[in-house]
Amino acid sequence: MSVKTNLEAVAQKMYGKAIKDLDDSQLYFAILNMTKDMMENKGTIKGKKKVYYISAEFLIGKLLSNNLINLGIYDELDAALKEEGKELSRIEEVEPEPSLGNGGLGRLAACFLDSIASLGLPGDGIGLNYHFGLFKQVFKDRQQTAEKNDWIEDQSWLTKTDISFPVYFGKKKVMSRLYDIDVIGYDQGMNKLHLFDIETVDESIVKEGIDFDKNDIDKNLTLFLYPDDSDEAGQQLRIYQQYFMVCNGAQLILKEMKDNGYDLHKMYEHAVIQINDTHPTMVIPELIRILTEEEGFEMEEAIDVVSKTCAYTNHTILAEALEKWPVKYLQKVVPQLMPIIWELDKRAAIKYDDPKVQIIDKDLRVHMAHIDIHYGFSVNGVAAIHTEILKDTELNHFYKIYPEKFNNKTNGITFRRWLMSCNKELAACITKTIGDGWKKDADELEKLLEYKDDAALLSEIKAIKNDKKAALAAYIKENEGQEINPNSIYDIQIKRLHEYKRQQMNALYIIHKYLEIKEGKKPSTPITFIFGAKAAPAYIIAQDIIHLLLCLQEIINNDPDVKDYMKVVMVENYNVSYAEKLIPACDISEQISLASKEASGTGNMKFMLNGAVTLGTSDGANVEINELVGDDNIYIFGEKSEQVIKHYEKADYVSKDFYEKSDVIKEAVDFITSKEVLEVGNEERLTRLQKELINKDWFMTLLDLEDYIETKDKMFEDFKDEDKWKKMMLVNIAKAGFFSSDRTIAEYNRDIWKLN
Ligand code: 26Q
Repeated sequence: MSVKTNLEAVAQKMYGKAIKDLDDSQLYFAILNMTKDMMENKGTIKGKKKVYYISAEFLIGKLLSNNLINLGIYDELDAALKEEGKELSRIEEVEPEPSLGNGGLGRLAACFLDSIASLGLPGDGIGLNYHFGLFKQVFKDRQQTAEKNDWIEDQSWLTKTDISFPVYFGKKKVMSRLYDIDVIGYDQGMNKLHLFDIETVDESIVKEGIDFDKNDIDKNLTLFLYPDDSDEAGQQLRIYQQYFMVCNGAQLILKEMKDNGYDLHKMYEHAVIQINDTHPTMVIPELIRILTEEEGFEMEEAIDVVSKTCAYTNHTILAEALEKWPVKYLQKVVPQLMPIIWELDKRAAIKYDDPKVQIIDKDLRVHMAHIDIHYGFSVNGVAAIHTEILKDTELNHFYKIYPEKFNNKTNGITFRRWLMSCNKELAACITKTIGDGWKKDADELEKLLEYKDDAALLSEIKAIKNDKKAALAAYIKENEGQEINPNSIYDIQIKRLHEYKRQQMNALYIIHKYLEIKEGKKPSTPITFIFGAKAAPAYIIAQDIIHLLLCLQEIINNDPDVKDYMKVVMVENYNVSYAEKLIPACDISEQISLASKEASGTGNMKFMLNGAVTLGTSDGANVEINELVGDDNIYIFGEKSEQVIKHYEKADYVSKDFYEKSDVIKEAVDFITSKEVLEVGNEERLTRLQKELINKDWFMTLLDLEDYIETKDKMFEDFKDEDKWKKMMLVNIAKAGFFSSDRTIAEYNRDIWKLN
C-alpha cells in the first residue's frame, strides 16, 4: 500500500475527510497515528543482551521528521502531500517540542537512542516523563523569565502502558506509570524510550511561572526537569526524582530478565546499564537492595553481579556539577538505601584508605561518582582530552586503582537529524556528488575531498548556505521581530548559558567591535552575532550575562551609525527545533569555552557537518576537530588546558591585572556600565557582572580576550576570500564523518556493552 493510500484511510477514519480538506493540525495527528502504526509493525529489535541507557534527560526534539526519515517514507509522503496542496514542513511545525533535557547530555542521550536502533542493537532508554520539562524562556525587560512548557497532548508519541510499579520513600508508597516512546532505527526495527511518571501527578499545582509546592511529592514529582535546586526542598526533590527513576528502572530491568527466563545470577550476560552522569547512580545500591532483600542474594554476590552490569559515563569536571548528597538528605528520602551505601563505603574503605576515593566523606556527604567508579566495570569520558584530564587529574586517584576501567568514547551526533532532516538540500547535494553510502557509513563523506577544487560543487554548497541564511533571517524576523541582513556573516553561539562557556567573552568582543565602528573603523562585511541560551533560574551571573546580551541587542540594532555593519540577536527559548534552523545557516561556530572545562561539546560537531567553520579553544572535541581538518580549516586561540590547569593549581590568575594592562580590555569591560547601557539596562545586574569580571573571573575570560579578538578579526577578513572559505566549508563537511554517533555507539558496543 502506498503511503498516500494509507494516510487517506487514516484521515477518513479519524475525521471522515479527505487529505485536502484537513488543516495542518488535523493532518499532523493523522500522520502521527499512521507513523506510530508503521513503527509498531517494524517489530522490536531482539538479542541475547540489551543495553539500558538510564538518564535524567532525553532531549529528543520533535520526532515526526526523524521518524519518517528512519522509516524511509519522508520523500514519498512529502510528494503525496504536495499533490494535495499541503506542505509537510509546515505540518511538522504543529508538533510541540518536549523539553526533557537541559543541553548536551540530554541531546547526546537522544542521538544515542537513534544510533543504537539504527545499528540494529537492542537498547532502551529509561528516564522520567516530566510534564513541563525544562522551563520555557520568555524575555521581559531584557531579562529571562521562566514559564512552563506544556508539551503533552491527548495524542502524542507517548503511549501509556499497563506497567506500574510501587516505589517506597521510606514508608511512603507511591505508584508509577510507564509511558513509552518508540525509537525506530534507520532502515531497522524498533527500541523503546521508557519514561516513568507518578500516578498522582497534578499539573494544576503550578501557579505563577514555574512556582509550585516543592514538598508535595505525590503531585510534583514528575512536573519539572531540575527544578530550582538552590534551596533544601529543591535539592531533596531532585533526590526524590532520581530515586523514583532508578527504582522504576531497576524493577523494569529485573522484570524483563524474568520475563525472558534469564538467571539473575548471570544478569550481566543479558543486561548492561549505562549510567549517564551521576544522576542515575542510585540504581547501583537499589539493584543491590532488591537482589539481597527480595531475590535471596548474599551481599557479596549482589555487589558482584551489579558491578558487572553497570558502566558509568562522566560528562563534566566542574566541581559544582559533581553530585555530593548529604547523608542526611538520603536518609530522609530513601532510608532503605542508606544501609547499602554505608556497606559500599565500608568495603571501599577497607580496600583503599585514601580519603580521596571514599564514598562518604568526613562531612557526611555521599560522592555519587565514587559509587559508580568502585561499583561499575567501566568509566568513560566523552572526548579524548576530557578522558585524559580525568585520568591525569580529576579522577587520578581512581585511575591508579582501576586503570583497566577507564576508556574514552568521543561523543557523536546523529546525522539523520543533524543533516538529513535539518538540511535536506545539503544532504541531497552530497548524495548527488558521492552517492548515498554516507548515510550508513559516515566516513564516506571523505569522498567529498576529491571535489576540493570543483568550483561548481563549491558554489552549490555556498548557495545552499545562503538559502539557509535567508530562511533563518525570515524566521528571526517573524519570531524575534529583528531584521538581519542575509548577506552578513552569521556568527553563532548556541548552548546553555554558563560562565565556563564564556558567552561573556563574545559579548566583550561585540562591545569592542561596536566601539570601533563608532570611531569610524567599519567592517567590510556586515556581521550578525546570534545567541541562544537558557540560564538556570538560580544562576544569577548567567542571568546577568543574558541581560547584557539583550541590552547590547537593543543598543546596537537601533544605532543608525552601527546597525548596517553589525547586529546582535539573542533568540528567545532556544531549543532543539531552533537549533535545527540556526545550524544550517551558520558561517562561524563559536566554541570558546575555557580550555579543560568543556568535556566535549556536540554543537561544534553539528556546525561542522553543516559547513560552518569553528572558532574555538583547544577544548573538548574541538581538539579532535582540529586534528581532523588541520590548522588551515579551523581557528584556534587561547591558552591550552595544561596552562589553564596550572593557573588553577597555582591560583595565579588575576583578572584585574589583565583589565588594567590592556586598553582594549578595559574599554570593553567599562562599557558594561556605561551611560548607553545603563539607559536600557538594570544597574544592579550590570554592575554585578562587571565586578565579577574584574575581581574574580573564575573562568578566565580576560585571559583569552585579546587573542580571541585577534583571531576573530582574522576570520572575518578571511571570509571575504570566497574561494578559501568555500574550501574550508567543504573540508569541514568531509571530515565530519568521525563525529557520527553511529561510530560512537559502535565503540560503546565494542568496548563496553558487547551486545553481539
Ligand atoms: C547536578 C546536580 C544538581 C543539579 C543539576 C546537576 C546537573 C544537571 C545537568 C549537572 C550536569 C548537567 C548536565 C551536564 C551536561 O550537559 N554536560 C555536557 O555533556 C555533553 C555530552 O557529553 C558534553 O558534550 C558537554 O561538554 C557537557 O558539558
